[in-house]
Amino acid sequence: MRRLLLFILPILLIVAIGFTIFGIMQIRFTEERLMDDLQKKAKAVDESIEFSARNIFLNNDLKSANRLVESFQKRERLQGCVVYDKDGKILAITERITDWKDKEKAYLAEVAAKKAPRGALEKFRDSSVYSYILPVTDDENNILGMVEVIYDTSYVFTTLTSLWRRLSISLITLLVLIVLIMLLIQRRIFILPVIRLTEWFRHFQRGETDAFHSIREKDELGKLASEVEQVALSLRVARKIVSEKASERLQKEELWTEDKLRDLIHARLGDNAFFVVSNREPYMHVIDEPTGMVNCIRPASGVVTAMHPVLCACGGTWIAHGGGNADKKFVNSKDKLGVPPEDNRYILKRVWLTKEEEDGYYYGFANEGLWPLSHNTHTRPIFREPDWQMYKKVNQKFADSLLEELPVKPPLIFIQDYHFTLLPKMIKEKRPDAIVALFWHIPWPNPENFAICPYHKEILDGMLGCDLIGFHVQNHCNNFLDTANRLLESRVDTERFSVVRSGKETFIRAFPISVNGHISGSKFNVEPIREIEKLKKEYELKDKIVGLGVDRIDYTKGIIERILAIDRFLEKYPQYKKKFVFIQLAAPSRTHIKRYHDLMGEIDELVEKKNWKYLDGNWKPIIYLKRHFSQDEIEPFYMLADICIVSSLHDGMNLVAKEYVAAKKDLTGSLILSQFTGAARELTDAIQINPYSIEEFADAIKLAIEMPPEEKRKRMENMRKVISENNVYRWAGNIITELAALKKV
Ligand code: ADQ
Repeated sequence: MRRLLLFILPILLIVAIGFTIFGIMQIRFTEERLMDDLQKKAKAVDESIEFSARNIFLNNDLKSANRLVESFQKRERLQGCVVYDKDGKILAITERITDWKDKEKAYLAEVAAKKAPRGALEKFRDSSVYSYILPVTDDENNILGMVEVIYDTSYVFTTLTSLWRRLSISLITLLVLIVLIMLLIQRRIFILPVIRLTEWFRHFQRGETDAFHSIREKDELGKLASEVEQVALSLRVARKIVSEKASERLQKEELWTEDKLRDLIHARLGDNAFFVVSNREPYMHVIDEPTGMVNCIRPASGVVTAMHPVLCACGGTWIAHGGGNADKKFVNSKDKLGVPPEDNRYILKRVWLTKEEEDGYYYGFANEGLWPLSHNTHTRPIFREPDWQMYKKVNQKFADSLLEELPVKPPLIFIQDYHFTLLPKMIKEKRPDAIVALFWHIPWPNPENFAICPYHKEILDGMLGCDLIGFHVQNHCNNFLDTANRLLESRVDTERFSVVRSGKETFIRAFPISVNGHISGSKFNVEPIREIEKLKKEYELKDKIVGLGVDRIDYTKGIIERILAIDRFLEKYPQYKKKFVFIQLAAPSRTHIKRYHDLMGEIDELVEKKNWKYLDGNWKPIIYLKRHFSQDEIEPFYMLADICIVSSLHDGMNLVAKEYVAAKKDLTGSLILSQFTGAARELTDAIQINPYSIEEFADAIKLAIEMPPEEKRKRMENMRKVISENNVYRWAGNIITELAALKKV
């Protein structure tokens, strides 16, 4: 638009200036013509009455003088006539201009002296009049008197004003016409071809790589179109080669790595684009209040931890809520950016939510309703109708945002978690060819519990829009099949492990999620190391047994039970006082929900109370670090910890347990792991506990400390083997392989 203005404005300006000059000249000319006309008329009138005036003066006939001036009274436009004697004294005046008497008339003496007529504009009342004064002389050219004719000039100004008006209207019409014509020309020769090229490029982006562009022009635009076409061709060829090479390599490699996953995606998906949808975004731009600087952080979220390496391996687009307070500053015109920021491997598209939407959909329905419903922690789920309406609205918003990105070829859409149960059906309604999978990262409850949700039918119906639904463990799959069987009109096929509803089949499978399997301390930044060194000095950690907990502050993670168990452990085994320190890294989470807010207060109070109870010199049993830590910052803690405690009351998987094992390259350390986590099924060499049994929990801490180093080594080795084999690349690879087998991707 600005460019268009730059183009049109000068033309408009030139036309307007030209037209105004022409208008001014036209007005001048008309004004001169009218005044000339007036003068001629006045002169003619004056001359026509000269004879009668002479008689009046010669005979001193005042009666006739009055008759003469009164004859002007009825004339239209004429203002009047005045008869003067030779000294300029008024002898007779037309009645309607009697106040002309009061006007100062210096010119009378001049006319009498020069005996020459005079015509000029004069001020009268509030306007101007034209006065033509004629000296009347006798035969010897002696002045007898003077006759003045006064003309109203207002019609001259009325004529000029209406001329101005007509000229202005013509100018405006002309300008509008010019703008319209320019717009038409510009659309025809510039915009239409660009639209055609953009449309073709969009099709190319969406996967129609074989179409030819329709720009036939040989001009600059035509050249641009052929250049773009060449890039498209190279891309098409490159993709094919990558996909063939990937298939070859895939058959050779055994262990799952980032490269193997990338090969699998290229081999199986080829041109089919890959999309991930989640609530939490992998990168958040947040303003640091004290400094005003913007930080780019990786949120504390299991979903992010797991999905990020997958996207780094295979590229694609990740659509998520832009929740950071500086997020809008870092996206392009389509709300997208390349991430990781330092090495763009995939695209993040941010979806914006209003405060009301976030309150209803995220805090309300998802986290006060579905989260406690799915976790066996005796926290009462709350379902409010307005939250449900907002949840539906936000699911639709994400569906719209995703649909506008989808290519023509069937895309693979991988939805994360309980925030988007309605999304699969919404997508399938518009794009039945899309391959849709949903991974449920938390436990799935039994049918009796799930039926508590007043909207259970819509949720199940929405989820069954998927081709595949994944859970961490088989038990959650079984619960889901039972739920679908009991609560929805559907057929459960126990042979194929699928649910069939209205002729559409959805496969249910267990895919235990994991971490990338090779966390290493070698690439640590200097800052985190410095921080941990400071802690070591401050709390003399070098000669202490260090326990570690790393959690989002959530009631499902069993943080309270953990503190109680540490208390009991020190009570029961006082020989460990001043020898054992427990570091808890805790990221505040969902703090707008009362239950979470209260929990934070409860933990603060309990830590304070227990530390006070045991405080001895510089030693306190619990170091509570309540903030968000980057992965770089957490890893040195894992390396330092002799024991890692994961005491979730219920957890879909729990990645902290796996991260700890992956970080323990030196095979030291023990993992205490709640039996109610998904991870407990795989990490059978961990010391498993029931976190509700504080006594057993306290004994497990003692066992972890006192376990012979060789036993610890063996257990850690076994667990590391499990994790390196079943890493997150395998998790994603298995899901894609399963989809490929089911849907012939
Ligand atoms: P969460 O309950 O969020 O997710 P969890 O498995 O406990 O996930 O992982 C939490 C992640 O956040 C870990 O990567 C951890 O390092 C990180 N983290 C924890 N505390 C942090 C802190 N203070 N600062 C920064 N980062 C921190 C859900 C389910 C889990 C499931 C995951 C993945 O509830 O059961 O394992 O998804 O599917």
